[in-house]
Amino acid sequence: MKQLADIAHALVSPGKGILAADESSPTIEKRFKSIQVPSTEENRLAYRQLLFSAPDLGRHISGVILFDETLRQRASDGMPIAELLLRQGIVPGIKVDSGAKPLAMHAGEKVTEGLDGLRGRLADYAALGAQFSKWRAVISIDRGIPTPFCLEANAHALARFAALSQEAGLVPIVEPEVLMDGGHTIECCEEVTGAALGKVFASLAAHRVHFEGMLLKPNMVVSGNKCEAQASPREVAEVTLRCLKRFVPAAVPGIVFLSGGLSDGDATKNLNAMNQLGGAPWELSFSFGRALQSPALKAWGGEQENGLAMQRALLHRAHCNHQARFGRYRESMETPDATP
Ligand code: 5MM
Repeated sequence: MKQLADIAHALVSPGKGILAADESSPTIEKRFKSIQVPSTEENRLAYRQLLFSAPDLGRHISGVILFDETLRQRASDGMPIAELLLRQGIVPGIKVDSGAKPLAMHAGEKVTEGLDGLRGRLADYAALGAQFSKWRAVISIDRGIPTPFCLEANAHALARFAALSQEAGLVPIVEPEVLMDGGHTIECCEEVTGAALGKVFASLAAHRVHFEGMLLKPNMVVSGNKCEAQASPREVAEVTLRCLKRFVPAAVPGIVFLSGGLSDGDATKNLNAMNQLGGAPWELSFSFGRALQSPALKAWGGEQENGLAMQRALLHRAHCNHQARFGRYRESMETPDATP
């Protein structure tokens, strides 16, 4: 168990956070479509290899979450991708769920699948060099949902995943994502996030998950994206921390927020505001996908010759979020020249 706690602490070491690059095939296809690039295996490898080899990426990025395909790939010089990351001082991790699927008899709700055969897959991933794993549950807010049953079903799956991961020596990142889609208020998001976290931690405890050897990847508590009253970063920070303090044990070493469709700037500002407030018993860090990658994806545009511009864009976002880890981010840092 000590080894699990050491990895978890390394992933949230001061100033650092996680790059989520675990887009499944349909998601990466959607991202590539936005820049008119076909989602071939060759293009996916070219893009991700450029991301992971950005000079000194390990200064601000502690871990990278990979998709199954990527963990099995080799860089153009033949080096396994996991080794490329380790040489950057970055811990390789793996997404192990097989996606959120419609929950039977519960219109509009989903449950994440992937438990069948998970013990064997975790052993394979550990042999391939993964040191941590991730499972994402998706919870929607709408009229009459989420139901307590949906929260329960997802909490149970998250806890089974977490226990199996720890048994295999991998640090589980437990991700219950309350989506920001909809016209709901920040108060409604707080209530649903609290209900989801309450069930997740009760289930984790029942499954004997070792809190010191896991990380939580929640949504920030925000207004729905169609809500007229959009909360400020300060308000998001206060409400998010209030909610987390009620439901997340202090034994968990760190909270690594997802960005969930927030703009890259808003995700950074919210994280910064939380770290400015202080007083949290956990490291407050990031595990962003879109909020780290979006500018890099645009700068790349599918052209190898744009590799340097793309890496610069990624390093710039990593630097801004590094500053936000200490509550030192300023909007003036948004000029790309501000990256040291
Ligand atoms: C990078 O996206 C991840 C994979 O999503 P799919 O399984 O739907 O393809 C996702 O789990 C991601 O790790 C988190 O949602 C965080 O990413 P964002 O973009 O929300 O920060």
